[in-house]
Amino acid sequence: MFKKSQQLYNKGLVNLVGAVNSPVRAFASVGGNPLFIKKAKGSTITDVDNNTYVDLVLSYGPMILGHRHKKVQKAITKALKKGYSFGASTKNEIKLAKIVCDAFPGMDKVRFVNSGTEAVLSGIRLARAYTGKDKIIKFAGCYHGHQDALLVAAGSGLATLSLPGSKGVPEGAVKNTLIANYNDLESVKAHFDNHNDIAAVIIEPVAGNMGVVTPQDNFLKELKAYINSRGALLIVDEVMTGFRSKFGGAQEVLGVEADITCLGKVIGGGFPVGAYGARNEIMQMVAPLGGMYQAGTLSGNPIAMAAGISTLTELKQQNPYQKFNEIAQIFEGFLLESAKKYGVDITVNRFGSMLNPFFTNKKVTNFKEAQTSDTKKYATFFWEMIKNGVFLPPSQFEAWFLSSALTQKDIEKVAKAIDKSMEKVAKVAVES
Ligand code: HOZ
Repeated sequence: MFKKSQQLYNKGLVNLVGAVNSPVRAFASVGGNPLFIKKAKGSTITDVDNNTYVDLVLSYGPMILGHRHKKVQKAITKALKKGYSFGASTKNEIKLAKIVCDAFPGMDKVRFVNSGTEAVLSGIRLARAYTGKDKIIKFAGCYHGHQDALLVAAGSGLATLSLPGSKGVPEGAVKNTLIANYNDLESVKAHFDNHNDIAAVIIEPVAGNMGVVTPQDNFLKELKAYINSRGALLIVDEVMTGFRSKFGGAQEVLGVEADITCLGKVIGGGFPVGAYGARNEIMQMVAPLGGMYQAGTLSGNPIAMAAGISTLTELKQQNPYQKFNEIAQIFEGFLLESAKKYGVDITVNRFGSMLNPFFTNKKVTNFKEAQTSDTKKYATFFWEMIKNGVFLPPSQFEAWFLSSALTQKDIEKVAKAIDKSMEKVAKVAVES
């Protein structure tokens, strides 16, 4: 079933690190070798062995309209005919900036970069420049890209590979990083009691890199009010949730306004784009207006801008958010029902178009609780889903994503796959 993928994997090992360009793709925690992808269309993705799957990875979020949406493809093709990179300004940068700023009330100006990692590292520099303070609080299990200062107690690939941090990060780079617990305001307050030089708190408003973990009650609102009263800024990392939870991101759903918002994924429609933005008085700090330096030759790339504009325009028109909630609820129902049927302990977390099961009987409200999930069961579940035609992230600590291209047939396929996979999880648990 995976013969060609296997061959490519062996070939890839020669000149690529682990035959992949991002560690989560290596299938390290689910076993087996990575699948190599040939193409994707709409709600599905096809590997080099011609196995076609319902895609619930969606490039970890960006393909919210499904793959190769007609209008997006048309916009990209049109842009390609005019040139690929100019190192100079274009009209479309202004157009995308307006769409983004209009969606986030707390954002007067935005700066485009090339990835979520870049967006966050720039957002942090901006918070430090604005407040004149050095320390940053991050939450255990949140992942904000691979910059030195934030590779501590991080989710995503580090959680997948059980790494507490990264080698090669000097002590000095993380000495200003403090760790708090998700959904635990007291753990944030404790840091403020001990430090008077905290510039910002950075958070995924809905965590998606320790699996999906949602903020409880008024956690975000209370967090913002408290840290602002202590002179620190709230950086909301909406790289995953921006335009995905709602057009105005998780901030719109949760009724919170970030001081600095970081974006990525969806805003490039599948091309490499990130962005950070804030109100004028904060963005004033950024060069050329102010003294905080941040730059990028390829930033605002014309193809990425065209893909972003058409994706967001179509998304706004489709307004699929109600549909996303309904499908996520249906998937949750399938998971809970089959788990009950086969006697498997699971907890399902979901928020809008992001969800995933944890193989634990505990509630999952933070990283520690996420880590109670039986990752061996996830591995069994993952491979059975693959065999039954559903492409999931190869890690317990990544979210499943929905696209607006999902059809009734896809939903039925996912339902059958879940039932079979849960049966297999129960069977393997009995055997071992
Ligand atoms: N959770 C990661 C993105 N936020 C997965 C993608 C990757 O690291 O390759």
